[in-house]
Amino acid sequence: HKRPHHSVGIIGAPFSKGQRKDGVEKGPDLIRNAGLVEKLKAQGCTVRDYGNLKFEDPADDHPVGKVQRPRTVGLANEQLAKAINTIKKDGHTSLMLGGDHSLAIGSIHGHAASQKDLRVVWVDAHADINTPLSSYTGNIHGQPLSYLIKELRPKMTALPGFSWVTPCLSAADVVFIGLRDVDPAERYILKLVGIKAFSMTEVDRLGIAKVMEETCDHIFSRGKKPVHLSYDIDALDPSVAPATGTPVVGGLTYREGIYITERLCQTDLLSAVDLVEVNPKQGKTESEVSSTVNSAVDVILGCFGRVREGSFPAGYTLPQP
Ligand code: 4U7
Ligand code: MN
Ligand code: MN
Ligand code: MN
Repeated sequence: HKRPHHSVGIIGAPFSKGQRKDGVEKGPDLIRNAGLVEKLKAQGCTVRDYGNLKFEDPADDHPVGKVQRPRTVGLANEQLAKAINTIKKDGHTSLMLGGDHSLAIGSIHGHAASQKDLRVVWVDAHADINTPLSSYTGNIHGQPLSYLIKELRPKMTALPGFSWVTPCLSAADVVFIGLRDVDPAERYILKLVGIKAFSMTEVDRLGIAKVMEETCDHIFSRGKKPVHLSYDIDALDPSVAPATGTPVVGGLTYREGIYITERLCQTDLLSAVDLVEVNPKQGKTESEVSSTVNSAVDVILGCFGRVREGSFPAGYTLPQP
């Protein structure tokens, strides 16, 4: 098993205004401080860390209908989209460390600007596809896909801060894995536009290996295209990732969560990765925070070539007696 070379461009997005809980903006530095860059290098990756984005707070960002902080979220994502586009132009696989999941708008938009015709694998307990009108929480981290999917355009309303966004995905380009907390409106949308979804029920029925074979069949059925993996840490069961803002029981095991990344890495088409929603302030103890961060790091390492069977660098030889 020869290991392919990965060149990773990391961008930190310490942003929390897509939801209401403090602490998720600490995600990028926590994940870095767990030794991410060193571990990526130790497994043979080339790494360039582009640092953290600095976000501004537009004045008087009052709600529009129920939608909270549209100008702030829109502007942050516009900045992020530019950064991701730069990382892609520099020839790296982008790794976006969140921050809340509203950041997928900018990450996917920026990725799509450099690679036409993307596929998206969305690993999450939630579907994150409420429209600004269907959302009952008003939190944009529960809405990102509605801004990005062409078929939902007729259901969308113009929001301040989002005039730069044009939908860049077709419903057929997206696959969900891990769903177990889907709002009625979201379930209706999934049916309406026809999005492939492997809820936890399908993970139970098929097993994660079959889910990943079907995921790959689906995303590559219309040609081999670059893949964007948007990984919400709350897809994992709270027993392995408790420190997150919207935990849901009955999630992916650590092993299922890692298997997803190993299988996608094997395709050699992973072109961008988001790791979002790690929130240390939601951990009840220090060990809840560190287990969540460690799970996040292992998810990332799996995306960039770590295999549990072990591996050795090209040219490796045993010490001679
Ligand atoms: B996350 C929710 F209503 N659906 O829209 C909403 F249940 O990025 C939750 O997946 C969204 O963590 C969760 O606010 C967003 C709610
Ligand atoms: Mn979620
Ligand atoms: Mn999410
Ligand atoms: Mn969440």
